Amino acid sequence: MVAGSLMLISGASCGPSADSQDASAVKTYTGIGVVERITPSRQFVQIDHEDIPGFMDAMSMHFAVMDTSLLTGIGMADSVVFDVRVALDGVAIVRVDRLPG
Ligand SMILES: [Cu+2]
Repeated sequence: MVAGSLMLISGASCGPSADSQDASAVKTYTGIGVVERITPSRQFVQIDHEDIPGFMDAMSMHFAVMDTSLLTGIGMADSVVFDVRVALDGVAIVRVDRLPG
C-alpha cells in the first residue's frame, strides 16, 4: 500500500498524467498483423494489425521498436505476431515473430 502510493505520487510529479492507469502500470499486449513498412533505421515498423483486445481496434499504425534486432528476418508483407509494451513513457514493440505462411 505504502509503496504503491509513493509510486503514484512520483509518477504524477514527473510524467504525463496517468488518468485511469496506475502510474507504475506497464502492460503488454499481443497482436497479429501484416508488416507494411520498416523504416531504414529499423527503429519503427508499420503494421496493419487486427483488434488487440483491451488496447485498440484493428488499424494500420506505426510502432516504435524496442531494439532494432527484433526486426531481424522480418520483411515487408510478412504476417507477424508481436508483443507491444505500453507504459507511461511510451509504446514499443518488444517481440516480433513471423507467422508461417
Ligand atoms: Cu493500432
